[in-house]
Formats: sequence, C-alpha cells, structure tokens
Amino acid sequence: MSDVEDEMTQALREWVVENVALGVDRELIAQELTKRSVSPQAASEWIESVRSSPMVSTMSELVYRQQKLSSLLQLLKGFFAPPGDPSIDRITHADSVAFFSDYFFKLRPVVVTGLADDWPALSKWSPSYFREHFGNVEISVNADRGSDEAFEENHLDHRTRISIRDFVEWMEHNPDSNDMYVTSRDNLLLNEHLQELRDDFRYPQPFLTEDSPATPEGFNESLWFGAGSLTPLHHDDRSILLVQIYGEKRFDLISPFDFGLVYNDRYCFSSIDPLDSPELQQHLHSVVLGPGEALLIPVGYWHHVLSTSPSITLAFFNLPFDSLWRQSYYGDPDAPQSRYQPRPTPIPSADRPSFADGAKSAPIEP
Ligand SMILES: O=C(O)CCC(=O)C(=O)O
Repeated sequence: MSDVEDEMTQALREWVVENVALGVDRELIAQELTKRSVSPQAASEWIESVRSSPMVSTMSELVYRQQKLSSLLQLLKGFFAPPGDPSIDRITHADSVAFFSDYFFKLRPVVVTGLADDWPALSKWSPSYFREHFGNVEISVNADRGSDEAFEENHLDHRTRISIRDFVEWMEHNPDSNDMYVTSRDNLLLNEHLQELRDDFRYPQPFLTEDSPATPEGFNESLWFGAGSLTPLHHDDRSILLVQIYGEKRFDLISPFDFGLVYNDRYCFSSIDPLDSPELQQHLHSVVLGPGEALLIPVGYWHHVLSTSPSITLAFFNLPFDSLWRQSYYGDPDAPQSRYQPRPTPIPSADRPSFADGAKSAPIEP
C-alpha cells in the first residue's frame, strides 16, 4: 500500500473511489491510471482495495439509485418540456387556465403580461418616488457584496441599515454595482413605515391567493430593489411569480430536469456562473422582464438574475397550489429542521447482492 501512496495523489485515489462507485470497468480505470504514470501494480492494488470496501459498495448502490432517478427525469423532461426551443413562452393574464395546465403543473417557466396593469405601483414606484416619499425611512440592505464571493451565503454579515435617501443616491452614483441590494431577506415590505406600499399591488385571481400566508414567517411577497445587482444561480423550494415593477431584469434559467449539469454547493446556491460556462449555453432559457411583466419560476428551476437597469421587483410565493419541495437542499439555515430529518433505511437481508461489480460505463475524467 505504500507504493500506492507514493504513486497516486489523494485526488487520483478519490477519482478511483468515485469511478468504482459509478460501476466503471476496472480495466478502464487502470488504463487511465497508467496514462498518468501509475505502475500497473499500484493501480490494481488500489482498485482492488477500493472495490472490496463495504463503504464503496454501499456508495455504488446509492449512485445506482441516483442514476435511475436521473434517467427518469430525462424521460420526463421529454414529456414536459419539448426539446429544442429554449425560449420562454409569453401568455396574457386572460390565459389563466393555460398558466396552470401548461406551465405551473408542467414545471415550465412562462411570462405573463397584463397581470399588473391596474396596480398603482406600476405608475408610481421608482427610485425617485421612494426617495421623495420615504427618504427618511431606515431600511435593511445587503451591502459590501463585492468583497465576498459567498455574499449570499454570508448574507447576515452583509446586513446594514441605511436611509432610503442614501440608498437611492448610492444607486444613482453606482448604477452598475452589485455592492448594495435590497433583497427578499431584507423584508422591506415588513417595515412599519412602508405599509402604504401594500395598497399599490394586488393578488390577481386566480394566479395568487389570499387564503393564507405562504411562508412560515407569515408573508406572501417580498421586494427586490437595486441597480446592477446580481442574484447568483440558485433554485427556490417552491414555485414563485416575479412581477417586474420598474426597470429591467435578465433571467437565465436551467431546468431541474437537467439534473447533473448544476449542483448546490452553498445551500440553495451554486457557484457556477451560467453566463460563463460554454457547456451550459445550450441549456439556458433566457428572458428579459420589463415593467408589468410577470415570470413564473417553477419549483426547482435554477435561476441567475441580473438587473440591467435600476430595478424594483415583487416576488410572490402565494400561488394557489402547494409546490413546497420539502427536501430541496441540506444546510438551509432558514429552514425548519424538521423538514430535513433523514430517516434510517430498512436493514437489508443478509443475501442482498453487492453493487461493487455493477454496470460498466465509460470512466469520467479525473
Ligand atoms: O430578483 C432577483 O435578484 C432575484 C429574485 C429571485 O431569485 C427569487 O426571488 O428567488
């Protein structure tokens, strides 16, 4: 075993574990190792010790289950989202039946026009309106985001208080900066001095319901306010409807059926930048949302959001059908723990077959 440690880096040894667990043919794994100057003896010694480990055979079984689910998702994708057309449909608010049957229940994003035509917010709200009417009100913002790659994950460290006047002035001087953003988590609509804003929008039926608050915290909507702001790639744990009130925003979406292309590494967020990833280009569904337009982002849909001008957006969670994905990601600091309690699996019978000698497939690149 000392040969193995001398000849193979930790990364290469982990690569072998991954590929044995994936069921890749041992010969193919050994060939890849010898291409990287590992002696045939060290390669076969390590492959054999990995293969006979009960931990790896258990991993193989879990990988097999995941591959099975993944191939089912690919099949369902063909039914739900016909291949080839990356554009996002636009419908009018009169098409509410289609909104649910063709989009909400089929997990397909759609832009709805006309839904907010009678909202006072559309003609009233702008950065200068906020400054003139609420300039002295102190709000919470996420600040200094440019100094921290994980600004979303560390959002509590970036929470700052500032008057609306100073915030709007900062935006005017920094129109392309992501440094300060009023995000959903800043709960601007819960601010006691801003309650009159609630008279400026509605819950258009049947798209949104007043039946009960949508979130455990007791609210149905939140507000996003900024210029040049970026919300990195993430997915939500329920379907949401975003209504653009002022300015424009670009959305780049990736279907949850494209499982395997994207992953969470910061609870609901991913560090992948879809605009900087050539292999994701053909999987992106992109749209620019203008004032008065609404975008349905179905549960699980990855989205990367860029304000292309000063922008105000309302996000609604109170769609009338439950779409809460109770186990969407681990490690969500805001989620009630009870949602994420894994339960033990049944103890198997003694003669359950091992998966260590499983399916043969091509090795993945180390
Ligand atoms: O508008 C934004 O910057 C992000 C909105 C969003 O991603 C969400 O509400 O989940």
